[in-house]
Formats: sequence, structure tokens, C-alpha cells
Amino acid sequence: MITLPELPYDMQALAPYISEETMQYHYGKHHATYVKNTNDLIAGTDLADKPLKDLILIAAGDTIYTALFNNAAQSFNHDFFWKSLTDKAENKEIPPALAAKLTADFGSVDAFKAQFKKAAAGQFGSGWAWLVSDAAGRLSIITTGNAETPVTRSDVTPLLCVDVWEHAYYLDYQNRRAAYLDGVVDHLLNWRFAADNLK
Ligand code: MN3
Repeated sequence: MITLPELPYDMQALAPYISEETMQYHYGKHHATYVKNTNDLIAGTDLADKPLKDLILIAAGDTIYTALFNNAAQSFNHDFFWKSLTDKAENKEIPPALAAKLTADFGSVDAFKAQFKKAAAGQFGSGWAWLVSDAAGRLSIITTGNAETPVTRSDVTPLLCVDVWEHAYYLDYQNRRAAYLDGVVDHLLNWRFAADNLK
């Protein structure tokens, strides 16, 4: 059995970039439903006591576990997304070592932001954009479709992610995904969380 993690901030904390109403649906309905569906799928089976990442790895690539994969991966992805955002000024400052790595691998912090927004805006349909590190500590941007998650990859570690499913932004921005990305990437990213994941 997995649990719905508590949000690291209040429902209204990310406004005006992400509204309280969006949080009530996105966290309170969408994320909660992925967690509930995961638990319904594993209840009474030998998977019932597995941790979330184990469920994702067991279900990945096995068509009899498609529903479990989708719900378990979305449970992980959403928890990681909430942690990728912050309302606290100290978390929004990029630690110098990470800023240096962003500059080395993307040209500058602003160049990273532009490339990250472009990749996220260009993800066709539903999915996610991720800042990841490889084993050598080199940073790159990847996108994943639907519930796909870098948890299934042994070659990268996720540092930050942004949800680009329409449910993430439609109440606040309608079809303007780029405006949502400007709000999230320019104002809400938790760089302390990213730096902690890089360690
Ligand atoms: Mn979502």
C-alpha cells in the first residue's frame, strides 16, 4: 500500500502561477486517484507491500501491468513534481555549484530555462519534462510521454520535473502551455531540491 504524500506547501502557495483551484483538482483529485488506483490494483496480491519504485520497475514494459505502471508511475511523477516546486525564496536560489553545472552544460542558466521550456512545450500530448543527470554528473533535458518516468532508466537521475498534461494548466491558462511554463520555470522551481538530488 502506498500513500498520498503531503504537499510541501499550502494549496494557495503557488498562486498566481498555479491557482488553489488547480491544486485542488491536480493534487486532490488527479494525484489522489493515481494513488488510489495503484492501491486498488495491488490489494490482495503479492505486490501489496512493495514500495512505489519497486512497483514501477516490476510493471514497466509488461503489458499485463499496463494499468499498474501508469498509476504507479504517475503517483511517483506527481510527488516529484510537487517537490520540484516551491513558494520559499531560499529554495528558488540556485546553489552556486548547480548554477555552474547548468552554465557548463547548457551555456547559461537562462539558456537552460529556454531549452527546458522549449522541450516541455514541444512534448506532444500529455507528458513531462525533466532535468536529469547522468552518472558522470552531466546534465540534460528529457521529455517523457503520458506516465513514462526516468525511474525506469538506470542511466539518469531526475533532478526536477514539470507536468505538461493539460490538467496541470488548463484551469489557469487554457491552451497556453507556454505561459504556464513561463510561470513555473521562472518563478516556482525548487533548485534546492534539484541540488539535493544531484548529490
Ligand atoms: Mn498531473
